[in-house]
Amino acid sequence: MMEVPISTPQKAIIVQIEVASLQKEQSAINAFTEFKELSKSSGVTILEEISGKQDVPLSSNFLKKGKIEEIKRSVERNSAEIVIFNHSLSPSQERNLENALNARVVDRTGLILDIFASRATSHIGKLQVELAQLTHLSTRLIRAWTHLERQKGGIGLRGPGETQLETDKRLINNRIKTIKARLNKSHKQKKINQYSRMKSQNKLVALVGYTNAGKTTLFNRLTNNKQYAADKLFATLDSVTRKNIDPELSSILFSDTVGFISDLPTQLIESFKGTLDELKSADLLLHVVDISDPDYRFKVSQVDILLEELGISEIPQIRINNKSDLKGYKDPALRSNQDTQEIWISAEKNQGLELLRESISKILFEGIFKGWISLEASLGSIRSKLYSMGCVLEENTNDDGLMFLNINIGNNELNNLLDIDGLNLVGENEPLI
Ligand SMILES: Nc1nc2c(ncn2[C@@H]2O[C@H](COP(=O)(O)OP(=O)(O)OP(=O)(O)O)[C@@H](O)[C@H]2O)c(=O)[nH]1
Ligand SMILES: [Mg+2]
Repeated sequence: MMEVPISTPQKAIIVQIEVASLQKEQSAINAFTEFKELSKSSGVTILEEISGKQDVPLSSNFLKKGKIEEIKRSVERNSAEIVIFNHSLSPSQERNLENALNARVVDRTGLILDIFASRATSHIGKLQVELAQLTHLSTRLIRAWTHLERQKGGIGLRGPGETQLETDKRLINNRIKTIKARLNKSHKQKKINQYSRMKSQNKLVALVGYTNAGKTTLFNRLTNNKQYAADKLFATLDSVTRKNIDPELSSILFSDTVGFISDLPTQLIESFKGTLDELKSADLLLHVVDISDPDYRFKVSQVDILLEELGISEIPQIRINNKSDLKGYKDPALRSNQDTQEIWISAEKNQGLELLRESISKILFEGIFKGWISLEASLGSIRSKLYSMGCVLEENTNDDGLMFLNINIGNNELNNLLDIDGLNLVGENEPLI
């Protein structure tokens, strides 16, 4: 019932038409570059690129007759199996084009769904993609059905073809219900984990940004992880959360997640809502930008729109201008401005991260205190809590049972601690016992 994935190598022709009435702020050249990357990411072999201009899309075929002829000749010349369009096509436009071109037609939504399908590895990721694909498919089936119904004169004249469609529709809807139930269960489990995180007082810092900006590369630096980072679109699909490695930022969890793209299919946003909802509990967002990309301003605006849609634009944010090595900046820290929360780095070359860590701790903890405190013997539970937060570097006890802890902790947390009777600040230097 599912569509055949296009990820197996297939001979493809890609088509981008500049439609004046649909013009966006992204330039056509940049849009075409991204579209090519997307197509390549799906695994097809691109044999020819066709572009063109049109005032408005035509409702039946999207394209004008002459353009269709041109594409058709290219399909024949290249023995192409698939034609990919950088547009949203309605189900009937897709069908009409398939008939006219005698090749499989995939639109931008289908393309992105396909890439996601080939990348999903986790249980949740796979379910989310299948849900998006089925939703996409079900609207097409429903419309195909009404289309046929009209042709045949409506109810009462329904032939075997429609019955099959109805069966498909029912099966698809059943499957959608099952997937939604399973996703709900998985996300509930994650919520429980989030609750235990809150109890353990870890802060959550989420990396967000356009696809290919370098989120995973930075995440790996911050957490000493080896998540898959690659020069292709949507290398990451599943969220991963890991603890930081830097002792100066002791109680932080970093979370890497799926990247954004302009015109992200609504089915995908819906299906990934559960994953993206996790972002809502973040204490801080790191908005990672590929500053070497000529189109970065447009991409930043697209991410901002999505953050707004997801209801997380109010969470404190640091704007991270990544890949500054490609701009030839040797010391990115010099360009950073902590007052405007704008930090320049090269995640790949590991430059500028010190300042980033400092900014993170400033925002989350109002700076970090490093030094000694004393605890009376009765405060064993506070001592355990500090250990569970990963704050304690060293410990001594004197003959009276007074405990001395060398800790690393946010100034705001320290202020809370100092309200406790029997807990006192010693200072930066090790106390003499
Ligand atoms: N030159 C340079 N390349 C970088 C830098 N950071 C990341 N890259 C490269 O950019 C590409 C994309 O990096 P990823 O970390 O996978 O990007 P991402 O934002 O996680 O991408 P998706 O998961 O696909 O959304 C990889 O080829 C990285 O090696 C950098 O600072 N400088
Ligand atoms: Mg990634």
